[in-house]
Amino acid sequence: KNDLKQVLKSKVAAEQERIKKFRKEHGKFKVGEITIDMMYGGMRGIKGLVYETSLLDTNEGIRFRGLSIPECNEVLPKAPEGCEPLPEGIFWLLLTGDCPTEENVRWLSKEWSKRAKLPAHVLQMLENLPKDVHPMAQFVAGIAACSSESKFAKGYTEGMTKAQYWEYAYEDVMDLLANLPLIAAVIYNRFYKNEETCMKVDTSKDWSYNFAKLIGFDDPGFVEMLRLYLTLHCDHEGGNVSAHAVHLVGSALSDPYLAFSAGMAGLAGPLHGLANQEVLVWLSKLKQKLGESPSEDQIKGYVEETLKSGQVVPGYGHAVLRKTDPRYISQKEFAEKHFPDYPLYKIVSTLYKVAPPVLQATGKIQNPWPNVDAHSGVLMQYYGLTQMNFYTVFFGVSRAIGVLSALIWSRALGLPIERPKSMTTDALMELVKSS
Ligand code: NMX
Ligand code: MLT
Repeated sequence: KNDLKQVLKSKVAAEQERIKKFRKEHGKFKVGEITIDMMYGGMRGIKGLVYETSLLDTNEGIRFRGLSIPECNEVLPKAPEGCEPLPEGIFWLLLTGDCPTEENVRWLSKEWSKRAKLPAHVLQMLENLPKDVHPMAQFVAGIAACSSESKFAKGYTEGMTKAQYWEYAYEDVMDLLANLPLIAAVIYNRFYKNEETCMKVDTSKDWSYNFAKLIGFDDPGFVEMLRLYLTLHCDHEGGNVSAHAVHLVGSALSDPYLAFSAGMAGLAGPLHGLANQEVLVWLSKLKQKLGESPSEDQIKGYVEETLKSGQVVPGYGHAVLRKTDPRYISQKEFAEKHFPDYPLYKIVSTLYKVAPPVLQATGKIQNPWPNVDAHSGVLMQYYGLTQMNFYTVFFGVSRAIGVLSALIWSRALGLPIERPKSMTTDALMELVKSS
C-alpha cells in the first residue's frame, strides 16, 4: 500500500472513465466567452486548461486537491523531530488526491533517496559552465541534460502504447524529483563556495533534510523552514507561466526533463519566480539607503519612489489573486514564531502595512497585496542563506512537485498536443466588421 505507482494505477482507470462519461454528457457545455481585451491582455480570465492538482480562488488563494494551506499544514505528516509539513506529503496528495499516512511519506523519502544519482555527464557539464551564468540558467541546463536518462523518451522510441505513457512519465518524474536537490546543490556549492558536492544522501532522512545537508546547512531550524518552503511553493493551478510551460511542452510528448526545464526557464522571469530574488535586491537597497530600522514614513516613501521611477514593487500584485496570498501569511506565521524581532522581518511587516495603500492609489494595479515572493527571502536570510540569486532555484525545486504531478495526470488522461488558435489584428478587425 506504500507503492505510489500501484496506488496511482488503481485511480487512473476510474478517472479516465469518469471524464469520458462527463465529456459524453456535457462536452458541448459553454464555459465562458473570450473578448478582444482578453486576447491582448495575457489571456487573463480565459478558462482554457484542465489541470487537476490544485485550484486558485481569487480571494481565498490556493487549494491543493481541495485543501487550503492551513488545512495542509495541519494534516500532512511531519518529520519525527519537526512540526512543519513534509513536501513528500504534498506530492502524495497532489498525485493521488489522498492525504498520505506517515508510512506513505517515509516510503517516498526512501524512494527518492534511493533514486538520487546524478549522471556523470550532467555533473561535468555543470562544472564546465562559466561562473557568471545565472543559477537558474544552470538549473535549466542541468535538468535538460538529464533527458539522456529519460525512460519516457526511450519507451516512445521503442513503441510504448498511449496507455503506458503515464507509467513511463511517472518513472522519469520520480527520478527527476530525486535528483533536483543534487543539481541545485552542485550549482550552489560551485557557484558560491567553489566546492565539489558530496553526493551522498542519507536514505533514513527526508528530502528537505538531505537537500539542506547537500548545501552545507544542518541547522534544524533551517531544515524545518525548508520543509515548509518546499511545501508552500509546490503548485499554483495550471495557468501560471511555469506550470503552463511544462504542460505545453509536455503535450508535444517531449520527455518530463525537457518539459520541466522549459517551465524553469519561465520561472526565471522577474515577473514570475525571479521576483523572490528581486524582492531581496530591492530590500537590500532599501536598507542601504535607510538603515536597518527605517520608519513607516521612510518605507512608504521608498515604495513611492520605486513607482515613480517606473519600476514594479517586487513581491506585490498578482494576475489572479485579489487578497493577500495565503502562502505569504504562512511564511509570516513562521517568522513570527521563530524570529519576531529580526530587523528584516520587521521591515517586511511594515511594508505589508504601508505598501498596499500606495499601490492602490495608482488606480491601475489590480491587486495591491503581497504574493508568495514578498516573504520567502527573509526566511532564507535569517538562517544565513544570503545568496539571493539562488532563491529562485529553491522555488523551482518545490514547483517540480506540482507541475510534474500534473504532467503524469495529463499523460494518464491522454490529453492531446496543445495548440490554441491565434489571430492577427487584421483578422480580428475583419471578424468584428463582419459580425
Ligand atoms: N508594482 C508596480 N506596478 C504594478 C505592480 C507592482 N507590484 N503590479 C502590477 N502593476 C502594474 C502593471 O505593471 C500594469 O501596469 P501597466 O498597465 O502600466 O502595464 C498594471 O499595474 C496592471 O497590472 P495588473 O493587471 O494588476 O497585473 P498583471 O496581472 O498584469 O501582472 C504581476 C501580475 C504579478 C506580474 C504584477 O503584479 C507584478 O509585476 N508584480 C511584481 C512582480 C512580482 O511580484 N511577481 C511575482 C508573482 C508571483 N510569482 O511568484 O510568480
Ligand atoms: C505562482 O506561484 O505560480 C505565482 O503566484 C504566479 C501565478 O499564479 O500566476
